[in-house]
This record gives sequence, structure tokens and C-alpha cells, in this order.
Amino acid sequence: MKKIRRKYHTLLIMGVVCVLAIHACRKDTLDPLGNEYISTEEGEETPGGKWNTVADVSTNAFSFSSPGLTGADNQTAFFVGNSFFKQNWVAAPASTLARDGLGPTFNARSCSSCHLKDGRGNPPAYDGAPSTGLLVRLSVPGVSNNGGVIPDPNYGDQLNDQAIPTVDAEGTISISYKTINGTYPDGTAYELQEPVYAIKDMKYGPFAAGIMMSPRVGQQVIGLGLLEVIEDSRLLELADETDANGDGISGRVNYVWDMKRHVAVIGRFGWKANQPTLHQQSAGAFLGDIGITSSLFPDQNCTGIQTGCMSSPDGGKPEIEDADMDAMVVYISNLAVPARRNAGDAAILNGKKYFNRTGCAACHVPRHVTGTHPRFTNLSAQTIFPYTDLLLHDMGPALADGRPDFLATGAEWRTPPLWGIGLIHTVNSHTRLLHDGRARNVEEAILWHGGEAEKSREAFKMLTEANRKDVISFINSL
Ligand code: HEC
Ligand code: HEC
Ligand SMILES: [Ca+2]
Ligand SMILES: [Ca+2]
Ligand SMILES: [Ca+2]
Repeated sequence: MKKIRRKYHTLLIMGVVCVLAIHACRKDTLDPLGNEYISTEEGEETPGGKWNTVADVSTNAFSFSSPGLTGADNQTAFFVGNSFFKQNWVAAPASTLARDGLGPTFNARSCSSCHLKDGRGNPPAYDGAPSTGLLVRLSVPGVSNNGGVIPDPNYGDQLNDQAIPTVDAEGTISISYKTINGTYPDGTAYELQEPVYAIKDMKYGPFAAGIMMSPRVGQQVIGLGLLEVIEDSRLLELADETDANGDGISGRVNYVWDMKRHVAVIGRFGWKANQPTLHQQSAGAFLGDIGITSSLFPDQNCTGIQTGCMSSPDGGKPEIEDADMDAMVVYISNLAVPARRNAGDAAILNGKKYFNRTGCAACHVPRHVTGTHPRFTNLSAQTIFPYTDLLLHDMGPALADGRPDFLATGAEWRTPPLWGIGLIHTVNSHTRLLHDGRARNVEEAILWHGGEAEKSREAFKMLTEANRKDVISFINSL
């Protein structure tokens, strides 16, 4: 009894000291083994920085504008961009002149059908099941003049599985899953599902020889303006292409073609860092996914053999006007990042410790400071916690799509940011992860890691079940 009381007293005193000197107790603390934090770091709980974080755990968690986005013009543009993201386009000609020009071939009628509530796409659970957002990129061997992919001559660089009524869709994606069984060193069993894809109902002849396919789902579109202004020098400093430090991890930047500046620049967006800017990513999505032309991509998405596609009426030249395209860029640059939940809980801090210890943070780099954004001061000089290095990593044969994209090989993927990942379930009612959504939860996503991340995956598997759970809880608190 005495002992308990003494312990209680000590705790009480510690508590009082902590309240008096809250900063001292919350300060970054190293554990006895070295440089691991055992309390929350400054700024960690507001991962989008001071001006771009919103504490909301509702289904709208990904849909808020950055609180620091000021100015009536910006607010209006965000609002307009939001409506262009969410509303359906219709076939031309139509009475709604601002939103016609859908297709002729397309994958979805709006951005938000794949990024539902600004969140994550959901691949079909079984063959024929509905999918929100799985698309298949296509190319044939070789490199184009600007260093990019060479599209299939009949199907282009993406399979468009829908079309306006007068035109044939290109085909349909069929998916099935093979079960893979495994066990942790402690004997706990796990099961993964490996997707197998086939293209059916092909309406424009066979694919060219050597066709390569890359199935991908759409990511949550939060905090992207912040990622756009992490300095190039920071990414080059994190890169270690020849693995000079010998840790088995050799991240490198992708260089991709900037269509506006006509120069190769560092790629940041997409699963292979295959797009350089949010403008080009969005304009590319308008054309490739919805069939909407813009000043950046003025030609309809039709191949030579697709005569019905070529002769269909358009919805203007271009179909989305520059001002609306710009509003989309304002929107997609300024979606706030959700605040962390329960970041200081003991289990979550323990998970964070093992996240660092098993080497996850070597690629999922927690912290960056953004550079200067030319337009939005809220995005400048922000301390952010996206958990990515934006670099390409060889993730091994199991995850490889075998389809190079600029400098990215068929086995390389960009480290995805992990911020917001724990709210995907709340927003999108599913927890499908990785580039094609094959992982059914965080644990499966980790177990798919290979290549440069194999050592890290093995270290995770060696943890006790309790520590593994804590790592997963930590990720779900992001
Ligand atoms: C058919 C589904 C689909 C539609 C429709 C769609 N997207 Fe996407 N989106 C994706 C996929 C898949 C990716 C990943 C692309 C890649 O890896 O090349 C993506 C990636 C993105 C990214 C980059 C995210 C990141 O973390 O790098 C942005 C930004 C984006 N989309 C914006 C848009 C906008 C704006 C629209 C509407 C004009 C749109 N998307 C329409 C499926 C879609
Ligand atoms: C060598 C770099 C590297 C290391 C080390 C690494 N990852 Fe990853 N991680 C990636 C890449 C690249 C992907 C995307 C792979 C894909 O989609 O095919 C990814 C995907 C993920 C995803 C799914 C993200 C999403 O948005 O779908 C989670 C969760 C994840 N990693 C957690 C971890 C954890 C936990 C560890 C440590 C045990 C770890 N990673 C170690 C590079 C790495
Ligand atoms: Ca069109
Ligand atoms: Ca196509
Ligand atoms: Ca290295």
C-alpha cells in the first residue's frame, strides 16, 4: 500500500511538473538506444503545418481548404475548382456549355468518381464488382522523344473503358485474385491477395507486341501543394542512387517532361512520380480519364483507328477553359491535411518507435520544410510531416508492373505519402492500399514490400505481435 502510494505521489509530482513546464515534457526525447523519439515532436500533430491542417474526423476529412488560404480570389477559385472536381461532364453538344465534351472515350465522368470525397480509389473486390478508380496505363517498349512512354497505337496510353453512346469503349478490365499464404516468425498466419488482370471486349484490335500495363488507383489528394514546393535540392539530398551509405536503399528522383516549360524536371505526382506539377497532373487527368481537352492537352484522346472517336463533336477548343483549369489547380493545391489523432498515446508512440527502428522512415521520411510557393503563402516555409521522400524505390518483383515511366523502371514506385492514410476508411469506407489497391489493410501493404524495402519488411515481421499492432496503429493515426 505504502509502495503504491509512493508511486502515485511520484506520478502526481511528475504530472504537476509537466503541467508547469509543458514544453519540457513534450520536448523531443531520445530513448536510451539513441535517436528515437519517445514523445511527439514539435509540429507532428499538425502534419500540413500551421496553415494547412484541419482537425476533422468526419467523412469530409479530406475536403477542407487550407485554413491559411486567404484572399477572396483564391477562395472563389477554390470553390469553382471544387465544383469542377465533383460535377459530372456530359457529352457534346449539350446545353451546359461549360461542362460538355465528355470522352468520346473516358474512364469516369468526374474527378471525384475516382477520388471520392477527395480520397482513395477502390479497385473491384472480385471480377465484375464495381470499381471506383482503377485504371490501366498502357505503353509499348521504347522511349518517346521527351523521355516518356510510347502509347499503344490503337489504344493510346490508357485503357478507356467507357465511351459516349455513339462510340465504342476500348475494352473492360477483368480482375481476379490469387491467395498467397504466409506466416510470421512467431507462427501467426497471414494471407495476401495477388491480383491478376486481363483486358476483355477489346474493340480496336489487338494490342501491339510487347504491350505493358500498369493498373493504378487514385490517391487521396490532400496536401499536394505542399509536396509541390519541397525544394528540388532537398529531394536530391535524400536521393542515394548508388547506395553510397550502404543501407540497401537507393532512392532516386524521376525526371519527367514538363509540357509547359519544355524541359525535364523532377517528377513528384502519381505512383511513379510520373508528373511534374499539379497543373500537368490535373490537365492529364482531364484528358486521359474524362476526355476533356485543355490548353496544355488540346487534342482529343483518340487513336488513328478510332474514327468514331475522331469525328465526334467536341465541347469547345479547349473543352475546359484556362480560368477553370486554374481554379482546379488552386483547389488541388490547397486541400488541407487532417490533424493526427491520439499521436501521444503510449501504443502509438511505441509504434512510431518501431516504425523508425524497422527502417520505414528511410523512405517514408517524416519531416520536411517546404520552400516558397510562388502564389500561396500558406504553403511556404511549412514544417510538414508527409512520410515520403518522393523518390523512386525498387520494391521487388511482387509489386513490379514491368512498365517503365520516364526514368522509373518496371519495379520502381514513388514512396507514397502516408498522411491521412488512417482516415481513408472513414472517408471512403474501405482500406485498400498500394498502387493497384491489392492490399486490404495497412498490414498487407507492409507485407507486400520487397526489393529495397525487403530488410525493413523482415524487421517488421520479426517484431512481437503487440509491437506490429502498434506500428499499424501509428500508421492509422497519420
Ligand atoms: C479514372 C479514375 C480517375 C479520375 C477520373 C481522376 N483520377 Fe486522379 N488519379 C487517378 C489515378 C489512378 C492516379 C495515379 C496516377 C498515376 O500513378 O499515374 C491519380 C492521381 C492524381 C493526382 C496525383 C496524386 C498524388 O498523390 O500524386 C492528382 C493531383 C489527381 N489525380 C487529380 C485528378 C483530377 C484533378 C482529376 C479530374 C480532372 C482526376 N484526378 C481524375 C485516377 C483518377
Ligand atoms: C525502400 C523504401 C520503403 C521502405 C523502407 C518502406 N516503404 Fe512503405 N512504401 C514504399 C513504396 C515505394 C510504396 C508504394 C508501393 C506500391 O504501391 O506498390 C510503399 C507503400 C506503403 C504503404 C501503403 C501506402 C498507400 O498509400 O497505399 C504503407 C502503409 C507503407 N508503405 C508502410 C511502410 C512501413 C510500415 C514500413 C516499414 C516496416 C515501410 N513502409 C517501409 C517504400 C518504402
Ligand atoms: Ca472531349
Ligand atoms: Ca485509350
Ligand atoms: Ca542508401
